[in-house]
Amino acid sequence: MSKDRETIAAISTPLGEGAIGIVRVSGSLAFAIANKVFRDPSGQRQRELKPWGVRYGSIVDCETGEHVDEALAVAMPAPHSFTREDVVEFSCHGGVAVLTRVLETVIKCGARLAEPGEFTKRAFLAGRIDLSQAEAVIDVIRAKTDSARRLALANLRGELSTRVGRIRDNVLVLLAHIEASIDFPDEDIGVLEVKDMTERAQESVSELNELVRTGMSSRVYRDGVSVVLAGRPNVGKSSLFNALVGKMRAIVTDIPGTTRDVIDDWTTIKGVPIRLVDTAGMRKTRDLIEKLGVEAANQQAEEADLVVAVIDGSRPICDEDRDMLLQVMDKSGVVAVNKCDLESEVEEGSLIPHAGDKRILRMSAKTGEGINELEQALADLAVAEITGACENPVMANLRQLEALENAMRSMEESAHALSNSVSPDLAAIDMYEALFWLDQITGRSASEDLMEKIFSEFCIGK
Ligand SMILES: Nc1nc2c(ncn2[C@@H]2O[C@H](COP(=O)(O)OP(=O)(O)OP(=O)(O)O)[C@@H](O)[C@H]2O)c(=O)[nH]1
Ligand SMILES: [Mg+2]
Repeated sequence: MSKDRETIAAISTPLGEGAIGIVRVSGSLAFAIANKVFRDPSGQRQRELKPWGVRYGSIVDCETGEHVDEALAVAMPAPHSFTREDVVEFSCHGGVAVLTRVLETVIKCGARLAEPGEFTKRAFLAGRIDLSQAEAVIDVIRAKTDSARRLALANLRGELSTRVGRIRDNVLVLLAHIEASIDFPDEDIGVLEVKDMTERAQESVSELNELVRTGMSSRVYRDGVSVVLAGRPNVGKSSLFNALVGKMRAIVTDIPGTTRDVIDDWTTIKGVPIRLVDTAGMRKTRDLIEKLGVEAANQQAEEADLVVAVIDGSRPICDEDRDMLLQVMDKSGVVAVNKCDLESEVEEGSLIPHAGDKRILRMSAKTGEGINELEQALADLAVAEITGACENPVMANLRQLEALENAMRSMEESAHALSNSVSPDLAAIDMYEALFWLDQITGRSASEDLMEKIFSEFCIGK
């Protein structure tokens, strides 16, 4: 039997302690397996699980007859299930040993262990969802912010596919006209003028461009806003990091160069979800490990959405401070003058030329003074980052963005070929190329390798 027709099973809830854990079985043997392992409360074999009904009973080991757990069973007959196959879900007690044993029992009766994402892959193969919708399943699960959840859900319902589909239809119409003009060059069959074809191709380029632009800014919704703490060693970055995440997450000592690695944590500042990143102090060093840490710090400072440029207010400004401020000059963020509980050695006036557009805030990680103002400033900047992202956002992951960009380039080439009156069949080649890339998004032209890669990103049981 082909792999895709075998009956699969997995624990579909996170492994750990919980009130309930679910074992899911999908495939043609699902009901027969349920019949073997599920007993009603009196210990009798159930004659047949009622479709869509919830039955209370117990799971028994089909070989030894041992009682494994109490469970509720739900039967979902094909094609009205997630995978469009027969599906049975057993809701058991949510413990590691219990769920593992229930899964083993189901496997003994003829199912095999599902691969990561295999249930979703089957929904895709059965035509229930396309590839971009399958990818949206992971995004819904991983959504950390409410806006990310909303956008991922829109894609699960086909938002990206619909927008891509509209562009695809336009390209197809254009191709039909081009092919007709090639096949019947002398006949008047209502083929579009080359000028109109060029215009239409350019319209597709603009639409693709818009999709790439909004897709790129949607990263903020999916990944949240990242804020990096940057500054020379010992200025109090890790102390501020701990104050902002509300726990002793990073090691703090008075030895410069304490933090060597990138440390990040999710936190909610004034209701805004933020990924906060602590980094190694930026300085020139011969120590190999510290050097790697500084390189990582530079990279984080470059990639983050916002930066907190930390200065030690109890020491005069030095070249390392100035270098760091210059490095983050174009980034949005604040300058945090820390250690304001100590005597100040930093004049605000001397900082202004190095701060760019950033507000200068005084604070103390030690006493907590000024931390509230720092939080408010970060929350305001983060909200501006999110709301300024785009008006009509659609979520796109890196793979989808790359395909959209390739499709856009191909359409540009074809518009160029048409406008320069190069032979229309060359323009057609570029359009077929654009179609190929658009179909990569929905999965019409996705290869087996690509699908393997996408579905392997999933957790087992989804
Ligand atoms: N007085 C005072 N001391 C502080 C304050 N913030 C941090 N410190 C002290 O400054 C020293 C360095 O703090 P860290 O938070 O480790 O500094 P860092 O910038 O992370 O240092 P590296 O990891 O080496 O780059 C520690 O001894 C802290 O206790 C503050 O607001 N006031
Ligand atoms: Mg540190």
